[in-house]
Amino acid sequence: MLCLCFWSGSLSKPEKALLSRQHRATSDDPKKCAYTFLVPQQKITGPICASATGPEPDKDRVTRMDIADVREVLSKQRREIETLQLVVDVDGNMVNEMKLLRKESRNMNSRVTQLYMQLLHEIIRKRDNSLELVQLENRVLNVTSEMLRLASRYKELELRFSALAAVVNNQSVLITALEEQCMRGYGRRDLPAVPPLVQVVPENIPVNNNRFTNEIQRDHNRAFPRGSRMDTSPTANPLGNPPPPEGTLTSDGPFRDCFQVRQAGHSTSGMYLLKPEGTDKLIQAWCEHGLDNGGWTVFQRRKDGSVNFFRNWENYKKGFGNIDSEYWLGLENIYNLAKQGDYQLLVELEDWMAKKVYAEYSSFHLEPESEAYRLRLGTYQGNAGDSLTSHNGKPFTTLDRDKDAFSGNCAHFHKGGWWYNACGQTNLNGVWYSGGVYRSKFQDGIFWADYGGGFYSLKSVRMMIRPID
Ligand SMILES: [Ca+2]
Repeated sequence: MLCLCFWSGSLSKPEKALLSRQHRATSDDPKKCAYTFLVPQQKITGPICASATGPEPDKDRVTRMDIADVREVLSKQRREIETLQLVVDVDGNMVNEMKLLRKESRNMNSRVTQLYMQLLHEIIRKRDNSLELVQLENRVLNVTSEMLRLASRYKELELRFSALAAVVNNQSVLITALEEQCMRGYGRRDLPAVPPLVQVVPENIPVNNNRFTNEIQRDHNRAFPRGSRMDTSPTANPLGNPPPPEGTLTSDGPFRDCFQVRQAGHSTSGMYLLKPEGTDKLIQAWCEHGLDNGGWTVFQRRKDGSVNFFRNWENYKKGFGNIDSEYWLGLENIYNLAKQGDYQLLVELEDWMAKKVYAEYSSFHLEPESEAYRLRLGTYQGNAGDSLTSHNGKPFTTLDRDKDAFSGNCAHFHKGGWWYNACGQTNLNGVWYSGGVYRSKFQDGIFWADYGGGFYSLKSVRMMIRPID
């Protein structure tokens, strides 16, 4: 016999239920076995099956093995459930992630769309800008070509103007000749003859923007200007104007001429007091020290038409005008100055393009009044052309004293006083016309035939003398 004891404390619930039947008999003594199994002594060849009811095993009874199996299956299923739970959790996370990604993707898409729109906008803007640039470039090109066209047109017009100016000059000469012919044709020989006009028409007549304005100086058409100043010598400041900045009358002197002024150390051009040898009269004159080492005594000056040069004999003898602008020093003064020694003459001419040219004569003096201040000149040199030699040896003529070789009075036609021949290649005491080429029946402008022709009035003129070196 084999006795097996179990303590109910160590048993599980079903085991307790199985063993509860024998429990009552043995519950008196807690120290003894709770259950006593009586197992027949036999040879054990297989598994031992415990039964509370008897030796016959009940097929429907739940064995411990089954329970273990069930437990195992349960735990397995639990693990599977846990695994599945995990998978489900992971899937849920993934779904969330997917949702987030989708949202992000949507955001990205909208951002990309926005950027694309911006890019498109930029491209369009740049295209517009480049178009604008191209348009501007085209406009610049157009303007440049227009400018070039206008420049060439201007040159062309200038050339045409030069040609027309020459034609005007020649036409005037021709008209005068025809008029003379007409007069002769009608047998009206009693009418006063007109002096021949200067035929010289240089190839390049200087031109200026203010052409043909013919702005004649005031009072020039009056033969004998009135006024108390008419019989006075040229003055420094007759109109009460402030004295010129560089023209200063020094306390030194008087000097015999401007050359002596220069030798005395004065190098500023301006007004100086002179007293030619053998005379008692003091005279004011402009000394030019800025030209060819200086020492030049200026006796005639034209520059702005401010002084009327259409005057009588007495005026031309004594002088008139303003020393600091336009003036005539006076034939008597010029005579007295030039008889002091051997003098040379310099004629300075300026056209309306501000170009200056010169005519220099190796000697210069006048004969006395009894000889009508006859002009005596040496040989010419310079770049203005020689338009004065034809006046050499001629007496001076004014409107009231005709000494010229012409049948009429040259002063009447040329509106000045000069050593006229019949009548002249130059008329530096004529009418001051603004702009150069002028229109007039007679050649009465300030012309120098070899420089500009008879119908080109010069802008400024100076005549000056200096002892020969
Ligand atoms: Ca005459």
